[in-house]
Amino acid sequence: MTLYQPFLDYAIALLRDRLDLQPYPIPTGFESKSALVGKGKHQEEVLTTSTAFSAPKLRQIRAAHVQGGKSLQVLNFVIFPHLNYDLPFFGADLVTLPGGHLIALDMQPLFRDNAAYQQKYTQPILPIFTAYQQHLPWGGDFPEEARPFFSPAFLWTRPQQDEAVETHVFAAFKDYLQAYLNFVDQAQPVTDSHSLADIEQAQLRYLRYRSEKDPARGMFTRFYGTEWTEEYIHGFLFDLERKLAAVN
Ligand code: DBV
Repeated sequence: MTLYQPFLDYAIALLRDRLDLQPYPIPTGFESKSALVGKGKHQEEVLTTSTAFSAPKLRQIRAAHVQGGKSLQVLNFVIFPHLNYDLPFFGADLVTLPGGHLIALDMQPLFRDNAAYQQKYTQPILPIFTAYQQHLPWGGDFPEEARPFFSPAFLWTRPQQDEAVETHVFAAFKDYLQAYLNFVDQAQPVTDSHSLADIEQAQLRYLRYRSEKDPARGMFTRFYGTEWTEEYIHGFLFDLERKLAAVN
């Protein structure tokens, strides 16, 4: 069992329980990919597996799970709502590298500085955020340009111990995901054309930022090469532009 497998198992079980999940296509060759990395007794298999679903209000629910031994574990899990909902993205980036753990967990807002939006989608999360702050303190250094894409309830932390990940981070992940599904339950479709245009712009802004700045690009390129990596990023991980191009 690897560090983030229980997170993924929990998420899928909860989603199945609460949503009408449908399969979401994963491009051929991207469901599972492995490479041998390192030399001699340091050689490790690095396996990346993908999981994806859709649901009535959610365009894409997807996970990328990287397993490369004790000092390389990643679960990147994102939910992209359909473009006729003002729902935030659910974003989890759970990363274990030789230097330690790096945890990012948030309901990433479409409209960061809109007071009504914050009232609707951040206020209810603040008590959860605050409850975990004492065990999971602010992780420090953080790219300034990424700030617009995170809410005031952004849990950003770099725990030293595996145990903190297995206990506090796992508990926070469960609480955030449950709270997100409560938002999904309540969400009503947006029909006003101005609001719909704003949502599409905000989704594209987020998606372009993430696909351009994907912090995993270097790692994937080293393991699997440029061609595979770029196709994985644009054709699966952050696929909205491709999907929009396909219908227009
Ligand atoms: N990050 C991804 C995907 C990953 C992934 C799809 C499947 O978006 C992994 C893999 N994140 C990953 C790895 C690292 C990070 C770091 C491997 C370490 C990179 C390294 O140190 O070499 C949140 N993730 C990070 C960082 C942040 C995030 C802020 C530190 C990056 C830095 O310091 O430059 N989540 C990430 C992020 C956004 C988000 C940037 C922006 C909206 O939602």
